[in-house]
Amino acid sequence: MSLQTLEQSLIDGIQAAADETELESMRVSALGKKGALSERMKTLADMTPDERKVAGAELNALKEKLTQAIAAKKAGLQAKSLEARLATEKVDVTLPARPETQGSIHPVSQVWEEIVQIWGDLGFSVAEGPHIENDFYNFTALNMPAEHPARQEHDTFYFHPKGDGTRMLLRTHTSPVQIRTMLEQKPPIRIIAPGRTFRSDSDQTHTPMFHQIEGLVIDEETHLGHLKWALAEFCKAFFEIDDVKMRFRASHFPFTEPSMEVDINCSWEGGQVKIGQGTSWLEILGSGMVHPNVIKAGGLDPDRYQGFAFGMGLDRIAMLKYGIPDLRAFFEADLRWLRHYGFRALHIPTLAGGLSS
Ligand code: 2U9
Repeated sequence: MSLQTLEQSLIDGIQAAADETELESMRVSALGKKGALSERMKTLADMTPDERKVAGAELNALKEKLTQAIAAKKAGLQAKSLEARLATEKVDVTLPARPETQGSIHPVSQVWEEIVQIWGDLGFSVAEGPHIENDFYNFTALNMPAEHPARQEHDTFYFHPKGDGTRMLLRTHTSPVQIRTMLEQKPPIRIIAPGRTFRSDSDQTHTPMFHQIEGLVIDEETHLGHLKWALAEFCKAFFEIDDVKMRFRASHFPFTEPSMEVDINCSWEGGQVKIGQGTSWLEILGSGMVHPNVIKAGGLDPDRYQGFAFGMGLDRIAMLKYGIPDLRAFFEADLRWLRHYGFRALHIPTLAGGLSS
């Protein structure tokens, strides 16, 4: 048999292999110790040195060709069998767990819904926006131009730069939602923006993903008195108490002027925090009158429109209200923890029916 005929028959055999077992026996019969190629190699011994040089090179070239053909066929067969497995072993991850476990509402979802109810009752609607933001909505429009020192405090997660050199980022606060709303809606604006936020920070009191609720009012005659009244109403409703003392401490945020941090009174008697009792203070949120630069960035005339804004950490106030000691447990999906701190699935918090009862 000529070398070409042998090559053709071996290549045909490799191509015809229906599975990896057939391919392996083809490999053995072609390249194995007693295979076709080894048999041909033996004939080299009887050749003159010149003949051997030529025939040896041809046999080596054929060996190389066969090895490559086998490798390519093997990769093709493996891909095919993976496809077949994937088609038959599909798992529907949306199916409920078996045996079915008793689920409960996570404290973050509960508190989120409670806060939406309270502000909804005060005439606020819910606004949402993307988690992946650009530099303008997350920083520049909030009176934090490039190189502003406050940007460093945000421990931002950035994506790889795009072709034009700009980088997208994971929003570090929900504030871009309010900028988007200002650019899309006409005043009066009354919104809250609950949602996930992201900062590269992880310790006992910080997780890389956390939740915020921010609020924004923009109108023609909005003033600090409106802010104080609205936040006092919110605190009483949220902590389910008739009276709460509040302390507004001067603070600084780039996006509000003046800015105030808000404390409420509490007692630590018996090692447990009780809101609305006692003479200690607990910080629960930040607030202020929206900075004129931010009103401008939102496409509005700061000589005509003013407003107030506030922001709070949802996870933190869930811990405060429900006496949950460890923040990190929030994100561990531990069913025992969820059974202890979770809420009944069919109890929707309403002001009329009770927020947490
Ligand atoms: C626009 C204008 C103003 C949002 C505000 C705060 C004060 C604040 C922190 C509280 C706890 C964030 O999670 S936290 O660490 N936030 O103190 N946030 S005023 O002000 C805005 C937002 C958007 C257009």
